[in-house]
Amino acid sequence: MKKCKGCGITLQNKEKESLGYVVDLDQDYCQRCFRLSHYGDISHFKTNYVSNEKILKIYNRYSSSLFVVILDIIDALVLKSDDLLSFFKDYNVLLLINKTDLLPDNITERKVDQIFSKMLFELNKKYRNIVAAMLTNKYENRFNEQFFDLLSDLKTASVVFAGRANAGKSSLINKLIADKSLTTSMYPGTTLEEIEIMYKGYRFIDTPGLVDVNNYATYLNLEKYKLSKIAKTIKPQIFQLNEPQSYFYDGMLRVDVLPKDKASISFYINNDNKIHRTRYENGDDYYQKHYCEFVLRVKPLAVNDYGIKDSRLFVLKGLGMVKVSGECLVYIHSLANVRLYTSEVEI
Ligand SMILES: Nc1nc2c(ncn2[C@@H]2O[C@H](COP(=O)(O)OP(=O)(O)OP(=O)(O)O)[C@@H](O)[C@H]2O)c(=O)[nH]1
Ligand SMILES: [Mg+2]
Repeated sequence: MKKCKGCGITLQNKEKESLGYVVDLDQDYCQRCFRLSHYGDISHFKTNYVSNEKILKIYNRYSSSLFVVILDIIDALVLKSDDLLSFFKDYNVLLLINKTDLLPDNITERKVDQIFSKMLFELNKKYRNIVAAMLTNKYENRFNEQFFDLLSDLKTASVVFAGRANAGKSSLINKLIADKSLTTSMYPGTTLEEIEIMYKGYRFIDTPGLVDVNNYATYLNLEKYKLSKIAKTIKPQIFQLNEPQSYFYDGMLRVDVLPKDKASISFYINNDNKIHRTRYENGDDYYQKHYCEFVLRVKPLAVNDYGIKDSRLFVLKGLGMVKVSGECLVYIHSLANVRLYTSEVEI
């Protein structure tokens, strides 16, 4: 059976509305991949997450390979509190932190290195199977060279590219093989089956992405997803305050800050969105007026409160980060289904 070169699905020419459809079975790419690659268009297809169960079976078939676990930079900041690495405990893992270009310019390469060296040191105590770690992008020019050197040191010829949906697995393979044969897109769930590619004596295996129940992207509708997706270097929106204020991010997040004296709050989100600010006493009115916007999947936003002495970084996977500094009380109203992480990392 012939498979699509872009997403791995079995090609078929019978059902137009189903996955894998091609007019002519001689074609190499299914219609979904064609539309995604040429028009960035996903409107004809609902998001097709592949179940984690199916993905774990794929991993199992390649158990003697090296597993390159690719992490979105924002997910990486809370990796210690996440369960991602438990999926890979039986395999040799090369941790690859991707999309470092999204971090604001004031966070230097050195700082990023420091953050992850410290984190890796602690992860190594728990997971003995992490054989190496790398950062992408910031070292763009020499990345491929370093990567192949590492494979040669590790004496491995079979490499699985794994991780959460949308982390950049297929893009990374395309970069390594200097080709665009795999379909990539801004939508999670692009790769549908495993795809093997032979390159310079290596067998690279692309895989579908694991669904993350703690990521906003898993719950947002297409419109909100497009609004929230961070694709470029973040320019934080920073507010100083000396009286209670409420901040709203388009129905997806509300933060109330009640400072003791002075405080500041920074939002690290998609730059195309502007945070709406109002006095704290008007916050509930604003919330009620825009209530239907705030209700995602029926549940209203859930509230967590924190007393902050100096500074705290909150991470909302798939949405961004919020940093609060100064002695204050903070109420964070975020999507009830999604875990609100606090990170020890200082940025
Ligand atoms: N800013 C930035 N974006 C990236 C980087 N790598 C990938 N992307 C973007 O991330 C999105 C997802 O990329 P894919 O390669 O399709 O991700 P994937 O992990 O294969 O996704 P699935 O197949 O859905 O699991 C695309 O919009 C890419 O352009 C990166 O290093 N920096
Ligand atoms: Mg992919």
